Order: sequence, then structure tokens, then C-alpha cells
Amino acid sequence: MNEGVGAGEDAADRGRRYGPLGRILVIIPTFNEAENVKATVGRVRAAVPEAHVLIADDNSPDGTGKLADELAAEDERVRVLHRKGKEGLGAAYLAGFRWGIEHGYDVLVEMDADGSHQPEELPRLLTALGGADLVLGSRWVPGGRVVNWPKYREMLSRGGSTYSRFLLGVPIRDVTGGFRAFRRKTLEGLDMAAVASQGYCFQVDLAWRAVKAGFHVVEVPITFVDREHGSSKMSRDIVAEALWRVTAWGVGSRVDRLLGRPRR
Ligand SMILES: Nc1nc2c(ncn2[C@@H]2O[C@H](COP(=O)(O)OP(=O)(O)OP(=O)(O)O)[C@@H](O)[C@H]2O)c(=O)[nH]1
Ligand SMILES: [Mg+2]
Repeated sequence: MNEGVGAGEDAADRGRRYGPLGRILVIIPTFNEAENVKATVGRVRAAVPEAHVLIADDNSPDGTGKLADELAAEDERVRVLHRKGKEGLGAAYLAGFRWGIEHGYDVLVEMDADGSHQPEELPRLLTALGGADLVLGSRWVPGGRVVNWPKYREMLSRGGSTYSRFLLGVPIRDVTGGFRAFRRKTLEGLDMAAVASQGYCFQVDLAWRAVKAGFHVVEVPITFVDREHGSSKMSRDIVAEALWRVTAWGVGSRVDRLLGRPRR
């Protein structure tokens, strides 16, 4: 799906495509992704050879961290951030963003390790970032779709996005998705130190902050493929956290508006 890349074009040609965007870091959080990490990193390196990859592993008991170290030893564009233990997706991304900003990257990409986000679609996200501050890979805009996802997961995801859209007033169809490309200045403008969300609502939180801060947010259709290996980290607690936080934010911002307080 390397749009615009002719058959005879090589990696160096592709490397020039994103030149104006600057240095790209793809952050892949992992917890027990031993069956997926190698293939996913390989696909990212093939799809966007000029990008660097940061695997943010929460000391996975299945040895994902060790596999990640082996990948890093073979490829200087791959790095590993070893974290103490499982602290949730949000904390892993915040640590990855901080690392990327400290190391001078201009574009920071969020991507799951489990194959649900197809690295071959990353060029489309990056191309769109040329005219945006934040690009969201979206399952719920025309052209977007899900493959092999159980119906209840689709309903949960669609329902969560619709609920957040109306309660928070964010004009985004897929606000919980985690395949995204941020410009560095966008992250720097979001007060990341104040983000406490952990699970899916971390994604809602960042998107809402970006909209409120006036950044140009664009959705690009993606095909989301259910994981074939390993197990989901989705849990009732993650859904409950999203529900209470989104509800609290929505109610809080309505009360602020009624009382004429500045938007938070
Ligand atoms: N570092 C870190 N990564 C995590 C944590 N929880 C989930 N991840 C990773 O975040 C990505 C998304 O998690 P998934 O388990 O696939 O969750 P999901 O995509 O919502 O659920 P499925 O659709 O069932 O796969 C994967 O790469 C996970 O390995 C965590 O606590 N720490
Ligand atoms: Mg997944």
C-alpha cells in the first residue's frame, strides 16, 4: 500500500518522501508480544525505512524485552525502552514521547505491536501529516474498516467514540484508536505532564487536548486487523476507566461553560 511508490523506486527514494517532516520515531508499546514484535518491527522498517523504532516494553514476562534487544542489536534504527513493570499503555507512551522529544525527533508515531495497525498504511498517515498537526488512523470514517474483529468489540469501539464525540464535542469519528502520527510541537502543546489516563481513554484524552488546543487534527481511513497471536490487554477496568473519565470531563466542561469559566 505504498501509495505513490513506483515499482522501481528504492528505499532511498522513499526516504526522501517525508524529508520536510523531519526525523520520525515509531513508538511501539509492548506487553507480552513475543509472537508479534519481530514481524511488526520488520514491517515498519520495510514500509518506512527512514523511520526509527522505539519499543517501550513493560518488563513482559514472556521475554518480549529480550527479543526487542536482539532486534536493536541487529539494527541501529531500533531502540528499546525497558520499563519496570506493567503500568498501562498511557504511561508507556508518555515515556516514549519524552524519550523521542529528548532525542530530537520531529514526528512521533503511536502503533500497536499486535499487527492490528498495518505498518504498510503508515506512509499514508505521514503524507497526511504534511498538512496537519495530528493524524489519526480511523476505522470509522468512509474507507476505514475492521477485519476479523468480534462484533461486540466493534460495538464497544464505535459506541465509545460516539459517546466521547457527543459528550466532549470532539469532531472525531474514531477517538479511541491508537494508530497516530503527532508532530513534536503538537505533543509539546498538550501539557503531557497532566495526562493521567491509562487505557483507551489515554487516546481520547490526547485527541481532546489537541482539539481544545486548536491543532489541526485529520482522520485517515485505515484497515484495522484483529490480532492473530498473543492476547488482548483489554479489560473491564480499562473500559470502566474510559467511561468514568470521559463522563467526568464532559460534565466538567459543561459546568465550566454554564458558569462562564475558561475552558479546561
Ligand atoms: N508497555 C505496555 N504496553 C501495553 C500495555 N498494555 C497494552 N500494551 C500494548 O499496547 C498495544 C495495544 O494493546 P492490545 O492488547 O492489543 O489492546 P487492544 O488492541 O485494545 O486489544 P485487542 O484489540 O484485543 O488486541 C499492544 O502493542 C500491547 O502490547 C502496558 O501496560 N504496557
Ligand atoms: Mg490490539
